[in-house]
Amino acid sequence: MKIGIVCYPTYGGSGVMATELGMALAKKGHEVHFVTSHQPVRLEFLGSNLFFHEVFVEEYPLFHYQPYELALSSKLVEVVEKYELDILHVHYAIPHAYAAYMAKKMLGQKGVDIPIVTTLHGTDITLVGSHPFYKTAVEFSINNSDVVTAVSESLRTDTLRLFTIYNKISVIYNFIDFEYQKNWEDDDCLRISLARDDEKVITHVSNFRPVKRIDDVISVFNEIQKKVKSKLLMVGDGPEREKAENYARELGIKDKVLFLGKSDEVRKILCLSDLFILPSETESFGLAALEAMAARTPVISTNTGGLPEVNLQGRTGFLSDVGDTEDMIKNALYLLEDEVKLDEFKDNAYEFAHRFSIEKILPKYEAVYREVLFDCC
Ligand code: GMT
Repeated sequence: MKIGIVCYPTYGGSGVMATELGMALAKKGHEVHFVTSHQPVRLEFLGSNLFFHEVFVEEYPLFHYQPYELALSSKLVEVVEKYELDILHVHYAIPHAYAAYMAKKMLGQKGVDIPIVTTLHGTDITLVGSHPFYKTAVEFSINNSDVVTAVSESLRTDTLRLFTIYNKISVIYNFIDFEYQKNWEDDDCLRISLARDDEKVITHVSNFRPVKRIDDVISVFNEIQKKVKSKLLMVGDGPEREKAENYARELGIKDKVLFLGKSDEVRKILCLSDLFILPSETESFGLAALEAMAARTPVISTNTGGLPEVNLQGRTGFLSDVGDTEDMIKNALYLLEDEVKLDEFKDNAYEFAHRFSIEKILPKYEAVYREVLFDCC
């Protein structure tokens, strides 16, 4: 199949998922075309069946905001026609599903019928999409996609609760490519440079937005380090980083909290981690938690959104109510102070992560593509 993929090319989980999906589809022999504002960060190879088309937005003094959707829909029309694509798969509804719908309409006038698959990722529904400024357009885009998928049952339920949806929404979970994961095992682990052998390593990875409740990560670690020799690795960047750095300084633990910034080597960091903390306010899936589990790291998370579908209470980690740092501290120490338990949870996390292996998930997307092509065109 010839598949066009639209996503945010930066460090968010939706962009990571879309990129890895595209690369995996290309490896299976499909022709994949990324249509994005920059080359996606995890896009590692471009070959004879994997292409990247950049969407340019011209600066013009009259524009207060650059009309990205317009440029994207025009580019989609161009790429679909030139490469005779069979299908467009857009990740994150805003504004991608809307731009794809416009492209479909423009192509329709030229006699080209292109099906649109929209994958909902989370904040495009829960935080941003349902805002009155965007709701009508997001609802319209979802209802006018040929197929809609959501990355968890929880997100599907949220979508049906927040919008009036006539379309069916299928759940296809996010996935992990264990082959890629293997590249970073053992020798590549960065432990020597980041933590001593007698220190436990606690990790948090996110885009440091308010929804991630970064202060809770620091508060939980502050209590952990009083009882267990440990380091906290903070991976990523975003608006809450400075506040978090100040908080760690105020608590007098700045030498034990390493802010590593955005990294292309998350797996290299995760492979030396003993515990992962994700205290988010809301999380449709929690790809960061799954990546941690795939690197044998148990997860201390909240029980919000899709997290209970990924992190199993008392098996792969523990889940607490949003903001209940006392419970998170208790659960973290329960694991960190008992080497045998910790090892058991590490094994469980790794084993359960295999339920989300790319080998299990990729065929589900291929089936969706085949179904929509058969139905639609
Ligand atoms: O809001 C973010 O954290 C970014 C967003 C994205 O665009 O990647 O993340 C959402 O999609 C991820 C991939 O499907 C999910 O793993 C995240 O849970 C989801 N974030 C939220 O729901 C807050």
